[in-house]
Amino acid sequence: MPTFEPAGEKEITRAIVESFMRDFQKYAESDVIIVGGGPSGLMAGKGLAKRGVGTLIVERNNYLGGGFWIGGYLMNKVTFRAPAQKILDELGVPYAESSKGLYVADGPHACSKLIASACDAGAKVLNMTLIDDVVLREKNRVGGVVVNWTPVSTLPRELTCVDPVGLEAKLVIDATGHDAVVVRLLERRGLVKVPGYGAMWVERSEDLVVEHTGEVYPGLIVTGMAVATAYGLPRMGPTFGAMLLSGKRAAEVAYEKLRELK
Ligand code: 48F
Repeated sequence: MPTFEPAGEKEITRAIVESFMRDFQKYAESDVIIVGGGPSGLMAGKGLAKRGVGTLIVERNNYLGGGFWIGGYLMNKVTFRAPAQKILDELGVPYAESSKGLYVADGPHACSKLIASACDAGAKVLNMTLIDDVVLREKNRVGGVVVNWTPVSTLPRELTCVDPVGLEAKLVIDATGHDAVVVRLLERRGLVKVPGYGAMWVERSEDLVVEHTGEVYPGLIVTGMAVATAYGLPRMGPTFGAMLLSGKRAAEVAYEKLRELK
């Protein structure tokens, strides 16, 4: 039988508070903030962190992964069209070929491997945290995000006079899926027009989403289904290859932009 070290409640509490606060001091300023920890955000986080970029993923839920745990219709199988299976090879996710060039994998396996690989690469995560505004700088360039604890947003207004806090970044990536939350915040301020995503057409959507992944507004890169919403592209349903390749591309674009900013 193991004998545990005699650390008690107060030591455990201090360990959590000290470690969280040390990280939060750093979070106040990152190279890149990724809003949303679904498949595209995680891929972007992995790609940036492995290049040594200070990367923070902000996620409103307790858990990361977004829609990647489950495929269509509450069935936990996720599909990928070639060439996206190469990313599954990199992540070490097993899959089977369902028809020519169409692959199927277990959602929980694929999702947990991707989360682990983003964390292993060095991406930091701030979960249970909701973005509710952007920081704007000279010429209205995006310079960060405004966040609050997610539970604050679920309390009645009269109980929640809780001011949010700002986090600064050289670049922000909107990876919030169909809602395109950051792009919509800019629309609310009259800075962009958002057409919203179109009807389902997977064979068009996947290529277009990857192609349009990039800087949508000064300081803001868009990835994943947020790209479809930002540019009025068709939706794609329960297939994830474009999410992985769009996230990968977002990291490449962000890395190039950071070099230009130096
Ligand atoms: O929705 P989500 O998985 O976005 P994605 O990476 O992938 C889309 C696919 O899952 C699927 C599809 C194509 O395969 O159609 O839908 O584009 O992940 C978005 C993440 O952003 C978080 C949300 O909880 C989810 O984990 N998120 C959304 N709004 C906010 C947010 C917000 N205001 N603040 C923080 N996180």
